[in-house]
Amino acid sequence: MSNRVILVDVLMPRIRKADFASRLEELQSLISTYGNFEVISTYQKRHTTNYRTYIGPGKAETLFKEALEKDVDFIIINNAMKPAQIWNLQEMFEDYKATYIEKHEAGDIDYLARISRNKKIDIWDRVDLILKIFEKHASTSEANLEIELAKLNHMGPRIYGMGNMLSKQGGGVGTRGGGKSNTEMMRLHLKKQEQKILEQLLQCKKNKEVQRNNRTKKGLKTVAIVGYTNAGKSHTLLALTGKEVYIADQLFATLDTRVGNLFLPDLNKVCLVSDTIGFIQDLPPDLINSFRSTLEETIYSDLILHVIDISDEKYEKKIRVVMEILKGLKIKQEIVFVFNKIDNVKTKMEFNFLKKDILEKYSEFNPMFISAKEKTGIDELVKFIESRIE
Ligand SMILES: Nc1nc2c(ncn2[C@@H]2O[C@H](COP(=O)(O)OP(=O)(O)OP(=O)(O)O)[C@@H](O)[C@H]2O)c(=O)[nH]1
Ligand SMILES: [Mg+2]
Repeated sequence: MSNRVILVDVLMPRIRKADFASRLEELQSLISTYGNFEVISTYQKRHTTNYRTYIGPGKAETLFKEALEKDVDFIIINNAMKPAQIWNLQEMFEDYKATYIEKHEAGDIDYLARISRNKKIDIWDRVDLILKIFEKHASTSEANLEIELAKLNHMGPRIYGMGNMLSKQGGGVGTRGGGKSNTEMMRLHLKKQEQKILEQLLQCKKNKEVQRNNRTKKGLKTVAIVGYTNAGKSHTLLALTGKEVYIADQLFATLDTRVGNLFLPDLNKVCLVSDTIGFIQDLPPDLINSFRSTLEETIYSDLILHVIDISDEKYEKKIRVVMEILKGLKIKQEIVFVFNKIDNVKTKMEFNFLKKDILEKYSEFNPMFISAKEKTGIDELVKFIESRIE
């Protein structure tokens, strides 16, 4: 049975009207990437955010009411919230449910039977949703560690909150006063866990450093593929190197770094090409920090291929998102724009129009045009890589 979900997208003042629809589309594709959700209703509205609960109490009550009456399992909010806000909202739901049941107890018995007192609703923000998707796709121990770390950072305070509640419930003599409160114990426990993960990640980092040094010694150059999620990065790696990676019409199909060999005929040598996690708008900085280890292949590469889906109406916005994130990673090496999916542009005329525009606008990034799927434009791309790797 699928999970019933209400989607909420809070629009900040800086968000332009033109982007409203695409925000919802992206949320929908995140939802379907995760799978097993049935969307019951969707709200998108400009709102000022509430310090304690992110969405204001009035709006929250409307959502809770609908959630109870339509037997919803999840409320997913398409914004990055503070962990405490999610916790407070969850608490507010419990209070609302209690009063709601009380209020109706006198009346409609049948109706009440449907709302069990144990009815749970999970409230997720955008970070929770992305992390859940990451969790589904992680295959290496390194990616799993990075997810654990991000989860601790994002969930942590919600878990303290639980400790707090346990302390309150404990109440009686002996549970208070002596020793540490549950909250503090929880906090210490999490701190220790975080330390352990960081140590393991450090080990991964060291191993990679050794690998990198070996490569440099052998004179092996590396090319890193980056881009918005679903742009066709893994397909591009496949077209260049024959390296098979998990490819799907889903967001975040690739989570780890995958590396393939590319033979450069003119130079008669091999270089390495790496594929990595896709970027997305509003990717919270904490999440990027947690994924630094995965992104190192990109950070230390000799050349960067920024793959862009030319058939995506929003490609310019997505270019900006990716460039912003690269800036945050302090990337200094040359970046080439590789416009992919040219086979997917409707007409030849439209393609020529786009190409002319792109060549003018992005000339400093040496735009290339390929179809990774149909393997067109790959030879030119290889030639270009050769000219830079030399
Ligand atoms: N028409 C067309 N579709 C493509 C092309 N390249 C990739 N695709 C499709 O785009 C979708 C995403 O491709 P991937 O290679 O998995 O994209 P990605 O950038 O690695 O995606 P993530 O790892 O999820 O971030 C798949 O459905 C591909 O079939 C192309 O050249 N033409
Ligand atoms: Mg991929």
